[in-house]
Amino acid sequence: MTETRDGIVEPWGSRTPYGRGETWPQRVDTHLQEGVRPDQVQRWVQSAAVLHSNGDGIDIAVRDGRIVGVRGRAVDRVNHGRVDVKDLFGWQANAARDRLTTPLVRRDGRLVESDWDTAMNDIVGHSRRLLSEHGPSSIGFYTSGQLFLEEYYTQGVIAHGAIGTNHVDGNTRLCTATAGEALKESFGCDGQPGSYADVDHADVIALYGHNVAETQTVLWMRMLDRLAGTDPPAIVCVDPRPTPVAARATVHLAPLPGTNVALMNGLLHEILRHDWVDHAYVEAHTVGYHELRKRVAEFPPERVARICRIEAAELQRAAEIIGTAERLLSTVLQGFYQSHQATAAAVQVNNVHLVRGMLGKPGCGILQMNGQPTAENTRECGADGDLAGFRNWANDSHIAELAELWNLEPLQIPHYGPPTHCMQMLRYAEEGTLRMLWVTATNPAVSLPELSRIRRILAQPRLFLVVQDIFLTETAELADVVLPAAAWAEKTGTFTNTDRTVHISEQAIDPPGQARSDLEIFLDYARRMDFRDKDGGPLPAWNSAEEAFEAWKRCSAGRPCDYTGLSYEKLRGGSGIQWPCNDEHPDGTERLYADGKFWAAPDYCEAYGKDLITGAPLEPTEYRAMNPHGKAIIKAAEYVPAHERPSSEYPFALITGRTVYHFHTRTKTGRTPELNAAAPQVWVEISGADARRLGIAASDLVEIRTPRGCVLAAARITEIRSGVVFLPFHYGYWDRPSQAGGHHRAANELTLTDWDPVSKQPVFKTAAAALRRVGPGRGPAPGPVGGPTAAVIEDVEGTDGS
Ligand SMILES: Nc1nc2c(c(=O)[nH]1)N[C@H]1C(S)=C(S)[C@@H](COP(=O)(O)OP(=O)(O)OC[C@H]3O[C@@H](n4cnc5c(=O)[nH]c(N)nc54)[C@H](O)[C@@H]3O)O[C@H]1N2
Ligand SMILES: Nc1nc2c(c(=O)[nH]1)N[C@H]1C(S)=C(S)[C@@H](COP(=O)(O)OP(=O)(O)OC[C@H]3O[C@@H](n4cnc5c(=O)[nH]c(N)nc54)[C@H](O)[C@@H]3O)O[C@H]1N2
Ligand SMILES: [Mo]
Repeated sequence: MTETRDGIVEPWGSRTPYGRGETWPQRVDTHLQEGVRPDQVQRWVQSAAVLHSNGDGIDIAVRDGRIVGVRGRAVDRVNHGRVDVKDLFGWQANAARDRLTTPLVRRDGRLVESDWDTAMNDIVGHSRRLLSEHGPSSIGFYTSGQLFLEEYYTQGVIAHGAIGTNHVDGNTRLCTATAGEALKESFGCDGQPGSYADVDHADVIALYGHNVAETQTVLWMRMLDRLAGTDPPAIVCVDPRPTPVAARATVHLAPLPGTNVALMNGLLHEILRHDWVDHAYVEAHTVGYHELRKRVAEFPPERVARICRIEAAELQRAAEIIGTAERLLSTVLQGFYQSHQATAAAVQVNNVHLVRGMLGKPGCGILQMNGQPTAENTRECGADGDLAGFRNWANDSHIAELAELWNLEPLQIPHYGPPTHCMQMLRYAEEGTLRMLWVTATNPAVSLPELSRIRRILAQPRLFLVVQDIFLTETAELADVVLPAAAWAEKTGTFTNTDRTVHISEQAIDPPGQARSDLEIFLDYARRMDFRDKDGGPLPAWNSAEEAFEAWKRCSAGRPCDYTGLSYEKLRGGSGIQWPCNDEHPDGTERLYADGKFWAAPDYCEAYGKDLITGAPLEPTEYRAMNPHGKAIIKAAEYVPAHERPSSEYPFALITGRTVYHFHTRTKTGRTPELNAAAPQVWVEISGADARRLGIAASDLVEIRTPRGCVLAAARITEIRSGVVFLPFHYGYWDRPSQAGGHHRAANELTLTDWDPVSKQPVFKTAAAALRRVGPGRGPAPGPVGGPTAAVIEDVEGTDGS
């Protein structure tokens, strides 16, 4: 069927029900600019979505050199034609009037329009001086989960190889560092075990801290279609909020934020107590079961219920559903990754699958989710605190392989420790050892925790800040040089979604003004710096996106993320192909670990693992002793309370997150009329009981305060559990009419400088806050005004009746 819907009012569209084991029907979603008829589209250009990690295949409609709409790709294995609401409308941001079209340089304290030679010479001059005076460790790169594979690989080679700095990370640190880390801890290597097709086969789907309905709407459409068909799956939802997922759940557990490990240990306690365990699988394919048994014995349902403030009977019900599932699919996202004890909690989800022997079969999947469209590539290309090809920094033979690929001496590639994580890079900048930071496709002045501190660090005169973006963001305003980039649809490249599906995205239109692709910018920098390999050849050795892809294929050969069987040609016209794709698996690989074999052998694995409480890395010899045969690793974890908990002064647990209509710091969705209008202003979600107690009515202006700062937001009264408040993190200040004397509205004014000791992912979802009614609201109803998102209670009255 074909559907042209009002995506704002109906973000999930109409149902195409299907039964267990059947094929998900196609439904092709289309949206064209008003006044443009389908027959007026001159070209449809193949691409995939970049406003989430789902990797939905879409075609871009082009007319007279402009984008005029999008259409889902019916043949695509991921979306079978469907399009997310942000993608239906978000392409309009490409043509926004305030795109960056020329480089900017800071002169006499102000950013002024310039040209490429001037801007690049500024950067090259600084780089040369810093390299000669302070060495490679004075330069850092902070990149994204939103560039293309070819760009990350190039950036990784420049940073790790040509410059030789260990200070390379991506905003994936804020996003999927825990996903990668949890996979390394359990399976010895990154790499998503499951497939989206597992939704078609599962009889139980468990979602942990994952509001899939708003953040991967097409995947939720697939789940909704199963729910509407015969033999629907049971849904277990673990989220403190009444999300649309919770509304459809068989069991909804709403733990106090920050208690996920206790909850998981409680579930495992019940699974083991009832012996819902596949002992043959555990025996043959895992190590560590006995430690888990000892640990979870300490978490009987009553204790867990007290810690998480949930009903013991509900926990038991959830455990029974999961424990007796025939085919269990689990998904995990930011409610775990950005909460307290992130990796420890995410690893327990892997443990559930290992003890139940549910891996590598249709319907038995783990999706340690990605968030950003290309986060997978940041990780596998080594642009984010990993090394290219999931290589192990602590294994000298892996470093030697990279040195050979790049034709460098092994010592040129820093590997004295893991690549520096972003929060540590900022600390170095604060202390003054990091002197140049090159930020690409991320907006840290809105997205990092404790913004007053971040602004202070980025604005320091001694830090030379380069920002490469498509708009003049809050971060770009602090830069010394701003480089205008070409956006999605303005450049060709590939990227890989959550379930390892690789798509090609072709250039559909020209970039505006002098804007250039990120790849061209990196290569221009490399040539101006005259980077060379050990035989004097240019480094990187390639000049185009396709050449970069071919070079990456060589780097990936023999590693888990093997791309050697892929090519631009093979990806064209197709449905997306899952890695590993090589001679052995020429059509890609749907599920990993089908044979109970893991990439965990000591000589092959990506990491030797860490202590789940302290984050201390295991020595290679310790790993070898623990897991000589490269089995999956069952790792138990103690629960420890969050660092910042509600107190008498700050009585609320503050969590932050997303709405269906906006993407991150809104640089694109805030410039898209339909999406902006659907959620134009910041709001805060409060429970009816808390609102009544504080005399807060719907739409009232509320102050949310933590020791770091203060934000004003309009109240939205929902069925969120009492004692917890939720603030979307999308709203910075670039589009606010008056900033002077205005109040803050970015959630990260409030969050704290703290991270998971294992994955180093910042804690965005566990803080304590105080609330106060400031006055009646000024504007229209706060929060999403269109669609059926979190349940709202409208009839709560404030004390003064406003
Ligand atoms: N519309 C939209 N879609 C997006 C994005 C976007 O910005 N907008 N961004 C993309 C990206 S990069 C990402 S990473 C993903 C994120 O996707 P999600 O992780 O689904 O989104 P969040 O809203 O950050 O968090 C999910 C849920 O975690 C819950 N939560 C908070 N604290 C806890 C806790 O302690 N325990 C548990 N169990 N749950 C908790 C919150 O109530 C929230 O509903 O979305 C991707 N898709
Ligand atoms: N409080 C709180 N904070 C959070 C989160 C949370 O849940 N709560 N979530 C965290 C997560 S999961 C994430 S992923 C981050 C996201 O945080 P950011 O990465 O800071 O958010 P974006 O707005 O996506 O920033 C991407 C930037 O890249 C630009 N851009 C887009 N395409 C291109 C391109 O092709 N080239 C270049 N050079 N630039 C481009 C965009 O204009 C935008 O400025 O936020 C994190 N921060
Ligand atoms: Mo993310």
